[in-house]
Amino acid sequence: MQTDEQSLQGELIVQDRVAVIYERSETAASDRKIIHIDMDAFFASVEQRDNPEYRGKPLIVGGQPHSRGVVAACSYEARVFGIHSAMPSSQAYRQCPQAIFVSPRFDAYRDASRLIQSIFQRYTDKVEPLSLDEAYLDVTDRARTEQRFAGSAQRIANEIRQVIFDELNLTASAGVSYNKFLAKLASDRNKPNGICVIKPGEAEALLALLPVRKFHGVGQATERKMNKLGIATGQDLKKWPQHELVDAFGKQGLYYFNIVRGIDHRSVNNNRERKSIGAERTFQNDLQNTHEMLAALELICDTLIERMKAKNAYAKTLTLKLRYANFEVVTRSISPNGGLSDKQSITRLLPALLTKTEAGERAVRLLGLSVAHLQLDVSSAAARGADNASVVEPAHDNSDGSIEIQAVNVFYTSQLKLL
Ligand code: TTP
Ligand code: MG
Ligand code: MG
Repeated sequence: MQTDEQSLQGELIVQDRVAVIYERSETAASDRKIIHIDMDAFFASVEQRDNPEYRGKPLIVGGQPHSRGVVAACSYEARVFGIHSAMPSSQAYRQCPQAIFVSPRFDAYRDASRLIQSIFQRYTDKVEPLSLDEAYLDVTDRARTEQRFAGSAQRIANEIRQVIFDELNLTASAGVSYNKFLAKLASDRNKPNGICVIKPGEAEALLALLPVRKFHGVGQATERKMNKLGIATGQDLKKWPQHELVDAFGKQGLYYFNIVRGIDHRSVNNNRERKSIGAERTFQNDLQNTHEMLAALELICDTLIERMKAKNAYAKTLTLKLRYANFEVVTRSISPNGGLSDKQSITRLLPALLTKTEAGERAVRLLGLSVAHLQLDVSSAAARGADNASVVEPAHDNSDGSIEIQAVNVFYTSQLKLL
């Protein structure tokens, strides 16, 4: 799929569904080699694989046409009719009455996801899953040490795509670059079944032409706010001095300042060291207003406190997680002075955390709370011996102040309900 931005660039070579943006000049950006892999029309592709009669047809996985449900996934044949994830199924039906509507089979998607993740592990142990169908891989070492890859992350990415196809009969797209932000951006540019490489020296020109909504981490609300400030594209964003972006968007302003310059130092976090305690709930019916949400969070907080007590934990960082009706997941974190030890120290922070999201404006299907930067309660740790009193690793790599959509492992830990 060639976009306007790509053709404007005039330097893109598309060959056998492979596009490579050739570098003009190397800037000293980074030596890392990061791949982002994302499966094509994931749920729908699994259905087409397992049911040959669905192949080559507009297929919608999700709610039935006359229900209040939404489209979870749709085949590329359905996208021709303007159908996309999160669209009400009734609308999808109006746009394409001949489409086949099927209910999701989450077990099948989870099985496929596990197999994909195990393929990633053959190439590096630095794998960070973002959801069931995608992950970041840091292949810097592998590219360098294995002769057949000759230093090329693109070769590794193509081999992984081939292995996924051979072993799972599913296609994946890949983005290759020198940081996570650019790799994720790239993986979307030549879908389906494509690869895109963004090299240093190309990133900034590419980003300048993109609408800000395409930047991972700029959601609907931020897009609206940016548009009001006259920021529609990367080029507009780049004109803003760092301090003005921070004034307008808080810590996240620094993230925007960096990404539009192709700078993103976040590491690929394989979560091995992640230690946090959490509780979450998926609601039968989506919550519509913030009063309901705060009430639900109070109850979730009770469970969280019980779990903290069971572990004698004392925490520094509180994270609110919410999943909107369209399955998009966001997290917001806060590390208050004085730590988090009792219910009141947590509940007093909830209204502020919630206002940092689009909750209320958008319906919410899941809420969760977790605490991290844990320390064992010193008195009980002392009773067990000094070794146990060590500080446990942080739960999130928040080096960019991340307000970005963070869907790490959420599909693994919670029950998916579509309707
Ligand atoms: P995506 O990777 O966002 O989409 P996709 O794999 O269907 O299509 P693409 O080729 O554009 O990557 O999401 C992966 C799966 O997650 C998707 O198949 C179904 C599920 N999902 C939902 O259930 N609801 C949603 O709103 C979205 C975006 C995804
Ligand atoms: Mg996908
Ligand atoms: Mg995905």
